[in-house]
Amino acid sequence: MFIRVLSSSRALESEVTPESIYLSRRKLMQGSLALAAMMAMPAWAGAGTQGVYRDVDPARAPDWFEEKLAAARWQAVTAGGESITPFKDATHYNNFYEFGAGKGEPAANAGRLQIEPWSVMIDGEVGKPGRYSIEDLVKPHAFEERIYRLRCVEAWSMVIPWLGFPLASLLRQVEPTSAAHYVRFETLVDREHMPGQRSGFSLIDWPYVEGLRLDEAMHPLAFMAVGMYGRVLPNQNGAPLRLVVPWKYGFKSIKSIVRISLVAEAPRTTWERIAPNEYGFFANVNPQVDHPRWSQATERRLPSGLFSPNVIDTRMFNGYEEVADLYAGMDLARYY
Ligand SMILES: Nc1nc2c(c(=O)[nH]1)N[C@H]1C(S)=C(S)[C@@H](COP(=O)(O)O)O[C@H]1N2
Ligand SMILES: [Mo]
Repeated sequence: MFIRVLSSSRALESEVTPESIYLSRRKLMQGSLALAAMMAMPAWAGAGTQGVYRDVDPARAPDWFEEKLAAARWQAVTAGGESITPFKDATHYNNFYEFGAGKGEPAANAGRLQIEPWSVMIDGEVGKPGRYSIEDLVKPHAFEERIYRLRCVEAWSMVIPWLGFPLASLLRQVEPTSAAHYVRFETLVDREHMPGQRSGFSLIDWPYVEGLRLDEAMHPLAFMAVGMYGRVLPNQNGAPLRLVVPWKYGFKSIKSIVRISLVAEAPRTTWERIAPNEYGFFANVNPQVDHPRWSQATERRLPSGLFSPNVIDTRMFNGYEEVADLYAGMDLARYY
């Protein structure tokens, strides 16, 4: 996210998304769009426990992941035939400020993050609070694949095949009480392995915090991802457990979750705290409500070249119109 504390002048598009790193790839893509699409295409036939996507290293995964993968339901939700973003782009153009503010820093720095063992504290207004190991948290849920568009507030987007289970299933597992109205999520704090948390320049007051209204969290599209592209999540994409809320700007999809709290009041979320006039609690993708410093009417679908940008129209709720009922009667320009 690009926060300009001192100036409110309009950002150049190149400032919204630095694209220089795509220049080298651009040539390749121009000549071989079809080939690139093919490489990212799943080889569904014979989708066994490994190597579902041709160009993707299946990687070593923890047992709790491997055990579930065999019975995963592939393509439970698709993105209407839109091309899946190449794995290389989805794993080397990231926002994960814990590892640095540059798009390449998560890929460069996240490798040392220790994700085994991992546990998640579940607390607040729940019948079954406690510290859950990732094994116990995942055990009751069947894996499915959801191919979702991911629309960053910075006006770029990707199409990513996630693996995981509905957030609603996890919430039912821990039994929210009638006093629970919001869900608050927290990312790991680990100054030793997360260099971004050591930086004196970061505006973020760690841990990274996100939240949803309970009815949003219970919507069938809200998803807990533990994998992508048929394999375990790479660390830079939020291993071992992250949220994916496809109708909201990407910053809501909090990574490497260590705490989930059911609460009565709306939590104060990270970007809202930093710049409340730019990043709201709801953050629903909305082409009609511009960011104060740039338009949200269009987006660059990655990979996209600087001189031949792949610009497409942004859709209301990122194309997931079925969530509209959640916001009936709300002024979405006010509750952005
Ligand atoms: N903990 C944490 N979660 C985060 C972020 C972050 O900096 N820290 N960045 C968010 C933003 S702005 C986006 S666009 C998505 C990017 O997810 P991806 O790198 O897997 O594409 O992660 C979101 N989740
Ligand atoms: Mo983002």
